[in-house]
Amino acid sequence: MTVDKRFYYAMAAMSAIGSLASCSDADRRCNIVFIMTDDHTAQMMSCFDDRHVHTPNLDRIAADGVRFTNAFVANSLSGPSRACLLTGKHSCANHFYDNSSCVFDFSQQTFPKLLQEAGYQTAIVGKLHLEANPEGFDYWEIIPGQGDYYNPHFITADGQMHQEKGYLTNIITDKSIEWLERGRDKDKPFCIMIHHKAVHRNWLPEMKYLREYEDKTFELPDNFYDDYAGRTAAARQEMHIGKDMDIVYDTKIFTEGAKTRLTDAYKGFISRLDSAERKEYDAFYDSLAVDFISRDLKGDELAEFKFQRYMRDYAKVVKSLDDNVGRVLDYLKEKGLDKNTLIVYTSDQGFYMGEHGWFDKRFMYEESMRTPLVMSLPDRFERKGDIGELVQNIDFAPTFLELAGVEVPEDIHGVSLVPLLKGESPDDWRSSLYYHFYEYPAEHQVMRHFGVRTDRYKLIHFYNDQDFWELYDLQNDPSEMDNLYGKEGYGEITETLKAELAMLQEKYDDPVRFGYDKARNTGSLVAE
Ligand code: SGN
Ligand code: CA
Repeated sequence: MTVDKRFYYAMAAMSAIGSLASCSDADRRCNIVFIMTDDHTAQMMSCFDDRHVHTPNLDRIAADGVRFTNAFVANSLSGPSRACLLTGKHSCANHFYDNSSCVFDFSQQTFPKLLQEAGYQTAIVGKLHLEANPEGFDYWEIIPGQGDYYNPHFITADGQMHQEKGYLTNIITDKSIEWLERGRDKDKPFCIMIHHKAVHRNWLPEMKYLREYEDKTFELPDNFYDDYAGRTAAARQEMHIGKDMDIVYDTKIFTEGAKTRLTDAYKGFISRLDSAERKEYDAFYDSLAVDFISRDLKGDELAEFKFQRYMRDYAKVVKSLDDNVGRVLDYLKEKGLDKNTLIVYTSDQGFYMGEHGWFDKRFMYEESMRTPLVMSLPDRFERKGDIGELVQNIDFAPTFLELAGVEVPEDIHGVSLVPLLKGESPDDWRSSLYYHFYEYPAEHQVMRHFGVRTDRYKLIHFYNDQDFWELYDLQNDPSEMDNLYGKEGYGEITETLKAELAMLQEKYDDPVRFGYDKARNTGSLVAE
C-alpha cells in the first residue's frame, strides 16, 4: 500500500468514526446489508417502472437513497453473476462461466473473505448457486441449488440438510433478522448477504397471495410479436412465451393426465405443500384449468393467455418479496442500524416480461443485461436521487472494500462506486461495459456472445458455432429491433466499437478474442 493510500484509509476511517457517534456498535465502520433477488427485473419494480406492480418497500430504499438508472451485469445468469459479485471480476477471471458445468473455486479471493480478514462479521442466507459450500462467512445457511418455494430445505455449515415449514422468502428473511439480532458479534461491523430465490421460475406464490393481481390485465409489450428479422440468435432461442412456456409447469394448468416435459417437476414442487395448503392451492389453480379447457385457446390467444398467467404469478412472488424487504428495513430502523448501514437491493440479472415475446434472460439485450439497483446510504453520504453512470455487478466488491477501509486489490476488474455515492461525477468514469455469455448449448439455447455497451450503442458478437455481429443504436431503437451491423452509414461507429471491445478484452484478459479459433471450440465451455 502506498503511503498516500494508507493516509487516505486512516482518514476515511477516522471521519467515519467521528460522524457516527450515535451508533452503538464499538467499531464504527459501515455495515452492509446486501439484498439480492433472482430474476427480478426493473420492469417489475415500481420505482423503475410503474405500469405493472407496486413495490412500496423496494421503492423506499430508492426514496431514502439512490437509484442507479444504468446498472448492468457482466454475464446474465445466476451462478456467473454471483461469481462476478463475490470476486469483482468478469467470468474469464473468476472461471465460473455457466450454471451447467462450473464449480466455484472458493480458494480464490472474494470480498467477504477480505472483509472478514479486516474484522467484519460476514453472513450469507439463501441462494448461493455456485455448486460449492461458501467460504469467507461467519454464518451461512443456503438452499440447495435453485431451492424450493414451499416448505424448503436448507444446508447448514455442518453440511447437514433440513426442511423447514413455510414460504422460502419469509424464512430467508426470518433467518437473516435472527442473525442480525442474536447471531452476530455486535462489537464488529457486519456484512450480510440476503439472497432470495424469488422471483425465479416457476413463480410459485405465497398462499396468502394466491389470488393477488388476478383482476389485473397486464399490458403486452409493443414487441411481443417480434419476428426477429436480422437477428439470428434471437430467432433461434427457446424462451418464447407462446412456444416454450410449459402449460403445466409455468402456467399451472394441471389437468388429469397432463404430460408435458415439465409435468413431473411441477408435481414435485406442489407435493411439498401440506394437505391443507394443497387444498387451497388446488382450489385456485384448478378453477383456472377448468376455464382454460373450456376456451380451447390456440396461436396468439394461447400466447397471450400464457403471458397474463406469467405476469400475474410473477407479480405475486414480487409482492411477498417486497413485504420481506420491508421487514428488513423496519428492523434496521427500529435498531438504529440504518444510520451506519449501506443497504443494497439488486437482482442477479434482469428478465424479459414478454419483450421480444420472451421470458428468461441470458442475452446482452437491455432487459436482461440490466439489473435493478437501489441503495440506501449511511448517514455520512448525502447523495440522493438518480445515478446515471454505467455501473456493473463487478463494482460491488471494490465498493464494499473501500467502505470497509480495505485496500482494493489491483486484480479486481470492478470500480468502487464510493465516489458516486459521495455525489461526485468523475470525468474519467468508464464509458463502456464488457459482457460475455457462455452457457450454450443449454436450456433456452441462447448462443454464446460477447460485446460492448456504451451509453448510446451496443455491439454484440455471436460466436462459437456461429459468427455474426449485431449493432444497435439505443437512442433511436431502445428495444433493439433493428440490427444496424453492416448497414450503410454505420461503418465508422462499428470500427470505433470494435476497437473499444478489443481494448476491454485486453484489459480483462479475456482469452476469447476476435481471432477466436472456431475449429478449436468443440463445445467445451471453458475458454483456455
Ligand atoms: C432453471 C430454469 C431456467 C433458467 C435456469 C437458470 N428452468 O434451469 O428457465 O434459465 O434455471 O436460471 S427450470 O425448469 O428449472 O425452472 S438462473 O437464474 O438460476 O441462472
Ligand atoms: Ca437468476
